[in-house]
Amino acid sequence: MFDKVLIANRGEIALRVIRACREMGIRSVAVHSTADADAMHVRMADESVCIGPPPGTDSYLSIPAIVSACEITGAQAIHPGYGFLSENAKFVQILEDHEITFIGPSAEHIRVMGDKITAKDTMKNLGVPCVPGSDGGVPTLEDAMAIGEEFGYPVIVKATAGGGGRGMKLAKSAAEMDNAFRTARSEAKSAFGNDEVYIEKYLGRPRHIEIQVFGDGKGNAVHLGERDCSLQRRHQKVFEEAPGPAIDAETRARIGKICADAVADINYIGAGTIEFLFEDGEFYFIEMNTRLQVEHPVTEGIFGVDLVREQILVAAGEPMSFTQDDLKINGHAIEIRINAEKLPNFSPSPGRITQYHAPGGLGVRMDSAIYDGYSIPPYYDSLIGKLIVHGRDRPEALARLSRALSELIVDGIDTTVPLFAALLQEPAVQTGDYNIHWLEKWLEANLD
Ligand code: MV4
Repeated sequence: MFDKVLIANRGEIALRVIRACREMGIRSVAVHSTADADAMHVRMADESVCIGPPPGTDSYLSIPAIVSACEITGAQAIHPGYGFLSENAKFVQILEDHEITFIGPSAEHIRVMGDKITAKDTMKNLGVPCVPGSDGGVPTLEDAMAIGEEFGYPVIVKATAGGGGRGMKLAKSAAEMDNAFRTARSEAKSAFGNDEVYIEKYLGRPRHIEIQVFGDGKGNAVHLGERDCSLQRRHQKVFEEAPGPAIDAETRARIGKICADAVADINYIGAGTIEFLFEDGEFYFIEMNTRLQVEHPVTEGIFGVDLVREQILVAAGEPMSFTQDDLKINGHAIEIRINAEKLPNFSPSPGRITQYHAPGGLGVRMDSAIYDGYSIPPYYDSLIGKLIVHGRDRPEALARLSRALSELIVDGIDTTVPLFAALLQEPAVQTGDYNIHWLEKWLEANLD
């Protein structure tokens, strides 16, 4: 096992990783920008290294600065958290060359899944159900029109180098294809430096269901069920839950086995998430994320496992601590994301937190790196905390979420907390009867 791990991240996820390290007897190294000298992850780690000025590109994204911090402190492994360098194949390749262990998948798996066409092709060949559409890239408008005729409108044009909703254009009919195709290509070119696009049949009212998988890199893998993350605004998740209200045990076992077998087949190592659209009882693969996700705590809540601990175990060459048969769902978990943003426009609201009180009690977990008097810097993303609740069933989890929200105090800045009190009053949220468009429609009708 490692005796020292460097965490190449900040905020709540850096704390999350430090906690797992401490429980495993591993010393932790925090890295930070000059804007984060007073950050909680720096205080909680066993040691820390300043790696550069405030902008992420000069600090948390600086590969030379992070590799140097690793060499100076003697850390044997790096946990990337999510975002920043977590899905950067070049970074992982450099670590492999420096004999530093990356706590995550191989550079090759990151590369394959980072390109959405090779990801889809790989998954299709592994027996994972995919959205019908072009097999691979669509080079010309003529090809695009032919795909539109073959699969029927509406179709969606997506950037191969995109993902997470960036670089997508809808064509509702043949008349819209010319514009959708050209716009998608030129946006992809300027955003990613790669104008390759592919085309899929457009699904009108799906849920976003993602399957948590975990591999040991030696051909063994398990699934940890699904999360329903359909409540999103501009491709940012707002509310996530497990198990999914629309998924029954047989459906879970069926898609879960397909996903676990797929990642076992490729000797995948560590945590991964296979994202699907789910409509009329069918799953359609869209993307795979080769990292620990923001919403991993809802899965931890219902399975009672520590996913970061497992990531560290397999990265050190040890076996996972559970098998598929050990994994039994207990109850229901919900996470809400708390952002330093001002409603109704979700505009960033950095500044000083004059008072913070975290909710507690049975079934309540608050993952946050804020504290009384902390100043949220304006340079990074606006997530300041995640409130995760667990109950024996969904109604109990919802009641606990309302109760926990009533205890939470974050003063001095604007946050998205008021949104959740209102959302919890909604029958669709109470019953779980929502899809990927529900939240945006609700916001349009209820805010501003
Ligand atoms: C789609 C789709 C409908 N049909 N693909 C958006 C994020 C990216 N990961 C995939 N996305 C979508 N792909 C087909 N063939 C609708 C979306 C989509 C969406 C997906 C998940 C969660 C929220 C969403 C909001 C708008 C569009």
